[in-house]
Amino acid sequence: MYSLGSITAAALLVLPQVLAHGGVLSYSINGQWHWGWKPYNSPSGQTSIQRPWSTFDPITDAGSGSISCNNDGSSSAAQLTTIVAAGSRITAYWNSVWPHPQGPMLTYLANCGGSTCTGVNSRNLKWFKIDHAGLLSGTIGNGKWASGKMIDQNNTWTSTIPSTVPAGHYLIRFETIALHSLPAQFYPECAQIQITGGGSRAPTSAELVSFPGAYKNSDVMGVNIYSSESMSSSNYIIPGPPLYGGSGSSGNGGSTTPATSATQPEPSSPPPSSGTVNQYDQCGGIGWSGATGCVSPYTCKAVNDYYSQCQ
Ligand SMILES: *[C@@H]1O[C@H](CO)[C@@H](O)[C@H](O)[C@H]1NC(C)=O
Ligand SMILES: [Cu+2]
Repeated sequence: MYSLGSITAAALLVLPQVLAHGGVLSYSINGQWHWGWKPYNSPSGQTSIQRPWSTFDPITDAGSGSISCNNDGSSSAAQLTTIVAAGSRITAYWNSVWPHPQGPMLTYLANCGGSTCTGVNSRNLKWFKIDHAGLLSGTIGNGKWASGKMIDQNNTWTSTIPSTVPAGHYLIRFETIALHSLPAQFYPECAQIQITGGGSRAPTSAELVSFPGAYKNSDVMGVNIYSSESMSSSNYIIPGPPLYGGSGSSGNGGSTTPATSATQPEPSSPPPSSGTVNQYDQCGGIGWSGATGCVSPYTCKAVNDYYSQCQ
């Protein structure tokens, strides 16, 4: 057993290296608090509704098997499930202060079939999107993003379980995608819920996707928010399938995404490689212990206290 003192000491040792990233650490459902999995604690004895994950590091490949429920996302030995009435709101809490204010927020459900999600492989499920928000105002390069709004609201995002979703056992997958660097960074975590009440509108085949499969590296990760096009364009296309049920249903009122008819900005050419930090890579910030010099002609600029980048 760990004593409280040793857990605190271990957390202090780990935190400085991981502050620039993170994930969903807890949930609030109908006023009830649910702790998530603690990736830096021993798995032994952990109980949570959240599927286990192992690192604060992001996923940077849309084709990774970890894109469904993080690494490794399989149910734990003492996996919990919580009961949620359809129509309820679920709030996910990211670590504070979430360091990446540029990118979309997305929430998915997947029906596990049968009488539990425990033991079900998330990569074999079909997912549908119940909530998303992307660029809220301004331009891709200088605008206000849903993830910035998430930070503003105490690092939380709230999504509503649609009242029309059929009752059953589901995984709920909260995700933020960070666009401050290329390739983009995916932060998905999953939790097990049993939806009660509900309706009879199953998702249509056009609304269902697989993870991996829902995102292509080319269209999700090619958004260069620092390009000259991005400084004037407001046309950001939120990745993934159309929302379940058609019209927007963001629990945060954040689905004010601009029209999506224009093409996305071209991906930038690959950064030059040499001994120091490449364009768009991290070069500083609180807790950063890596290299701080940028490849010519780029310079290290602070994005926020936790993240500086070669631009
Ligand atoms: C903000 O989030 C933290 C968890 O990160 C929570 O403990 C705290 O109660 C929240 N504050 C408010 C005002 O909701
Ligand atoms: Cu990060």
